[in-house]
Amino acid sequence: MTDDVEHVPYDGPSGGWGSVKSLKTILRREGHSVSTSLALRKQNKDDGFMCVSCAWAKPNPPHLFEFCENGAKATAWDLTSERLEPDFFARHTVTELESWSDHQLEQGGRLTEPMKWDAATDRYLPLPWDQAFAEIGTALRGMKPDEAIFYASGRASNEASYMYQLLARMYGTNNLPDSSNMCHESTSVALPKTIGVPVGTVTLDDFEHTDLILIFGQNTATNSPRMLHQLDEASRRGVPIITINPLREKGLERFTNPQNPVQMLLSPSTRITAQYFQLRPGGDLALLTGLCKSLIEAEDNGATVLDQAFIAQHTHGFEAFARAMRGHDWKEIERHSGLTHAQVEDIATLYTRANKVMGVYGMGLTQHRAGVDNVQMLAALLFLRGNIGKQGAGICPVRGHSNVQGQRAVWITEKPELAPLDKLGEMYGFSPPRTKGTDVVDAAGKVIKGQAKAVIQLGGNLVRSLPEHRLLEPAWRKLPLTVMITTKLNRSHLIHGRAAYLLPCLSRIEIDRQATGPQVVSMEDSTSFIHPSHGMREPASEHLLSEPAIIAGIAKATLPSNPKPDWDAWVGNYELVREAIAETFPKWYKDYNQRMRQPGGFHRANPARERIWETKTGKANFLPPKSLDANKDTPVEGFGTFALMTIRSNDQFNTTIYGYDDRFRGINGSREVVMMNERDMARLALAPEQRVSLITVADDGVHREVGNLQVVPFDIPEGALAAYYPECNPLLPLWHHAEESHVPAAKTIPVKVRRMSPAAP
Ligand SMILES: Nc1nc2c(c(=O)[nH]1)N[C@H]1C(S)=C(S)[C@@H](COP(=O)(O)OP(=O)(O)OC[C@H]3O[C@@H](n4cnc5c(=O)[nH]c(N)nc54)[C@H](O)[C@@H]3O)O[C@H]1N2
Ligand SMILES: Nc1nc2c(c(=O)[nH]1)N[C@H]1C(S)=C(S)[C@@H](COP(=O)(O)OP(=O)(O)OC[C@H]3O[C@@H](n4cnc5c(=O)[nH]c(N)nc54)[C@H](O)[C@@H]3O)O[C@H]1N2
Ligand SMILES: [Mo]
Repeated sequence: MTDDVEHVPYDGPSGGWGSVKSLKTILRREGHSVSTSLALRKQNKDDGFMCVSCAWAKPNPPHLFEFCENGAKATAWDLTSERLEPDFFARHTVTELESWSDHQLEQGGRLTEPMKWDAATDRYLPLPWDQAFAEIGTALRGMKPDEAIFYASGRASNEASYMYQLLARMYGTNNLPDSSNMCHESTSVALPKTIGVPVGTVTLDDFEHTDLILIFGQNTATNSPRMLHQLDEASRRGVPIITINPLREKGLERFTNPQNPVQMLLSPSTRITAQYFQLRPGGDLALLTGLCKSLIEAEDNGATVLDQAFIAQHTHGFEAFARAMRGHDWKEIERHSGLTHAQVEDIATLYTRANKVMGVYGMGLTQHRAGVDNVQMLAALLFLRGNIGKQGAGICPVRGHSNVQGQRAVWITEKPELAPLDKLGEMYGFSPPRTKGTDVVDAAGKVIKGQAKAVIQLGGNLVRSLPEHRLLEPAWRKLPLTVMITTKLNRSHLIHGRAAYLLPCLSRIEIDRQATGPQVVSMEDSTSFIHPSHGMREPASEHLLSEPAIIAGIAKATLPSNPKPDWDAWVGNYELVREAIAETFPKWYKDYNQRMRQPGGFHRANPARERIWETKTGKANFLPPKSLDANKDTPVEGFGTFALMTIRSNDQFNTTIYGYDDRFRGINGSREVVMMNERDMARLALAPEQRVSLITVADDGVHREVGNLQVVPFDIPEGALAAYYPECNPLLPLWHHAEESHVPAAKTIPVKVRRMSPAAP
């Protein structure tokens, strides 16, 4: 794909007519009309299905249409009338399909039958389910358990996820990496140390009481658009919304509710962001330090800005933290944040004027070398004024995949200390593995080094979503076994292991009929509410199995016979899986089946909300950063090195590319672009649309380059660049990850820019 880009800066609101138009295009293309509209009415409703797009909270009662442009696109994408049937694979070799774009592959439609790659013809050929399970079981039994990797992509239900982690552990491994390892793992590492829970403390109700919302590195209008409802309502109440983001995200500036015809016809759109601070990529650590310093020094000078009662009663480590903050000088803070002292003071003033403040954040904080420190510092800023465990205040990590939080909660984790292993062992009569498993970075390393023999994916597209493509792809092809539980075709299926299986599953929008009738599954949103999800549509093919049925099929063919668990009974009735989850951990899941049916679902206990701190000190902990430089060992200053942020467009869901228009950024027709400040363009004598190559600056002997990117002038700080994920993942070294959480540092890749000759294709 080397189509020319068209850049017309967007000046409309987010939502509004543009969103309706974009959605219509997708619905038309996917061949839907009435039936999808009917399905959309049931999206995120108690008697309907939970959206397959993001994990944002579902209000109770829901809005009349509780979906957004991107949620509707995701629904249409799943319910497409297109099919990739065996005759499609008979017409195309796998090598030929490798030349197709990510968009073309998924656009082909839903997979309909289990398939296995045939080496002689280089084609995927259909095979019966039982044969697929038997062969996979035989292969897995021939390996050491730690040679297999069981990845999960954050979309599967709690029921499927619980079964999946049990399969891996009964097989003998904690190799259970999941998408949060590339996403909010920095949150899951930082928050237990600071507040004693791995999840956020905010619920929707808090938006109605808050005085100030700070948004760090989260592109709401594109990635969790339903949150615009809460921001819109808060904004109308006069609540300032402060955005901290290197890129000027137009989608965060104004919002017109596309579901409110009166607003669309008559009223001007609501202004969402009161103030926008364009810091350097990774500058948050220095900014947060500056804010804490400003408050602490104001208090030192006699002002009363700190919540001394909260600090004394609820926190630990304040004195050492305050000393560390006083010790940083403003020059250093300005240099690392890219903001002036005066700008930092402006934010500090807004912060101290408000009594109930929410800190909302996304990948802009987590995907850095110092991703864990970033989250710890946001928590510290909130502690200074008692903004946790108070109505209208709290910390709000905005999760990505629709059930990524639930999946981790039901123990898809490589960290044995986070799973109730004794209880699982006792319930199912086995001795669970105790050694740490691989996270995604470790798993990729194992594949690259030839130490992994099998990758099983419950959703996802690791060949595209992981860093280090150039080393990963050839190594992936040498894997003895790849097993892909999936709805659609993607690159991780074409770059495949020596024995490769595609196991197509139902989408959760589809009716899942089992022995006891249609089944309901459940998921947890970003605010820890657990909701039921009912399938609404006939399955895309009669041959599809549900995710629980596929997991049970693999388990029965792989594990030694054991009357417990009764996999068949579970597949026949998912209520029994929920009973097993409740028995495993009653503190969170007691009366699961009853409680998930109450309107609005149920809230999983969150002691930090009640100011009960389940940390080692029994208090909320102040933890200062080790350095103000979020990427201290990969300097991006000087010598023509830029800090590249890899981000999402408005027309994709992770590696699923719906189309080539990034409406709010006004970039249309191509994803092969790099956004750049005009002064940097002048310095490098680059005209708009000039094609350039980006080359990673790393002293490790590996050449990493992505070429053919068209330069787009953009409102972005000098020295910073932005380009799309996953196209730019070949630039990301595997070792360039958050120190403690191993989240790939996708938001600051040090790169050089090289002009390509005009003749380049
Ligand atoms: N439509 C749609 N929805 C999605 C997804 C999707 O791909 N498409 N993906 C889902 C998933 S899995 C996830 S994790 C979420 C991701 O949602 P987000 O967290 O919004 O993720 P990104 O788009 O990667 O980046 C977010 C923002 O961080 C900013 N940023 C980059 N570097 C920095 C920095 O150093 N500091 C600050 N303050 N900001 C920075 C970028 O400019 C960008 O606006 O969305 C989920 N929802
Ligand atoms: N450079 C860079 N890299 C990144 C990021 C970044 O911002 N920059 N973001 C990271 C983040 S936050 C994340 S979460 C990861 C995501 O990484 P992954 O989890 O690997 O990727 P996805 O694109 O979410 O997975 C898409 C595939 O899931 C399958 N699928 C869709 N629906 C279903 C279903 O219902 N069931 C099953 N079984 N399969 C289904 C389809 O085959 C689809 O192609 O990427 C990470 N990588
Ligand atoms: Mo994510």
